[in-house]
Amino acid sequence: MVLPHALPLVPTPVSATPGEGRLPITATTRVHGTSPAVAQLLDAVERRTGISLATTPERPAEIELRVDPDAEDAESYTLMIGERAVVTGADEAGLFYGVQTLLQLLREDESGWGLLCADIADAPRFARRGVMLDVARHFFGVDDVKRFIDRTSALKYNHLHLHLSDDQGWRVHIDSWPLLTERAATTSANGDPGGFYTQDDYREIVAHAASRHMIVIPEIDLPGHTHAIGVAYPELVEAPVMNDTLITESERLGQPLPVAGEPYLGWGVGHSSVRIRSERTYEFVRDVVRELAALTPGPYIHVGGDESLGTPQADFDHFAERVTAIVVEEGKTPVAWHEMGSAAGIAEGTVGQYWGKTTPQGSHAEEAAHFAERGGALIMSAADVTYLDMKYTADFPLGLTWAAIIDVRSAYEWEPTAVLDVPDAAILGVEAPMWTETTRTLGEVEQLVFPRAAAQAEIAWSPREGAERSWESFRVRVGSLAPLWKAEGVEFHPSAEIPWSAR
Ligand code: TNX
Repeated sequence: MVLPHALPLVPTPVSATPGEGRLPITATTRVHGTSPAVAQLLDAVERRTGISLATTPERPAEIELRVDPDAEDAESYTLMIGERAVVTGADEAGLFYGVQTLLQLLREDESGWGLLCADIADAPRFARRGVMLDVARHFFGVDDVKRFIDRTSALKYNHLHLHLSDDQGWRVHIDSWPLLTERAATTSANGDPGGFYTQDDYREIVAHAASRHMIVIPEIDLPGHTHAIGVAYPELVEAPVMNDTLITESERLGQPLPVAGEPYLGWGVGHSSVRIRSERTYEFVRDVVRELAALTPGPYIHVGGDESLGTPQADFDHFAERVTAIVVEEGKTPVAWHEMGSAAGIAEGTVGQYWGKTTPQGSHAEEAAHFAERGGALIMSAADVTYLDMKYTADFPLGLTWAAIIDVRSAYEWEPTAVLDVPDAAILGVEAPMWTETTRTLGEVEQLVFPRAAAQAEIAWSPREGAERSWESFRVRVGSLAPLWKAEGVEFHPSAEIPWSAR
């Protein structure tokens, strides 16, 4: 049931009571507070309305932002809008999320700009709310990544997973192995231009993410998806192994097959592997993990593990055990795609990322469950609902279809604790991956990401039950984000499933 006065909020809060009327926002509205969220609010209001609000050291002010040191739940906040607006975060992250909610309540009508009156108390369901951007198939520079961070953190995402290496390119400079970026970063899929982050670039991304309360998780995909490593250091990888799908798909798409030592311009998978039985491989892995760990304030390093079709199972399991151990030795928690759960001895506490379907196939569920058995936990990225690179409709110009065609409704209607047979406590949360085989620009990325990332944000943040937790309510609320997204220049897909509002 859609409440008649449902507030235009995504993700929907734990509790939200609409009030009467609006708090006008004009050039005389003053903001009181000492947090970095004050400047973020001022900037966002100015971008949206052209109004530059003033700050004031005095109270009461029309808008007050504060952190309550006695509040307990991490990332939670309350927001009261009546004669004044008061946002109270349990911590700086909670305050930031309260400001994002306030910005969704900032609307224009005949009388001008104002905040819809409301009384809100809110906290996340899952501590882990992630998006992934594949910067390997196509490279996206620092400014693009910052924009991606701004737009996803506004939906209360708090983890950004960067897929930094794949067959098509290596995207972050590693001092101890300099040829990776010198030789294996210049191209992308389809022969498009490549690029890479210097370590200073990477630090800039991490700092920007932190200012939006997002943790960056770097991924180096191993032992497969490693053709590019061999372009820089041929001694580290095996010769390409062809598989039938690779051959037929490459033919269908008119893409070249991989050739050892030359940049790979197609997007077929499963043909590359590092040398599992060579100690040089582990020297390489340790150096890369050490340098990434030094760039990473967050707890995680992702070591890949997906689609290593050319790696014999025993070798794959051996590698999985060694690589997860190296990450632990370098002081971080390993994360891996669920296939690594095939290895009995993955490091204790390794986090698995499940990318099978909502109805698990083959050994996927068993592999995923093994992370929980080893004291780790799971991130749910069920491919037939969370994959942002799948087409919305069969004729959508961008994206792939292998997992499913995912319209906004099917992206919304799933439950992350109902996929695997593991205790609910083993589910850390949700991550929505954006693979970039078919997208060359951030605008193209955004067409696939928005509005479906809003669906996954609600799955990850909002309580499972609640008056507004239905497709009928969600479609109206996500439609109400159109004016915000337009003002910010977000190139969202105006899906016909959604009643987009004009203001
Ligand atoms: C599968 S999901 C992959 C990626 C592709 C993606 C395209 C996963 C762990 N591996 O290599 O980019 O499909 O949808």
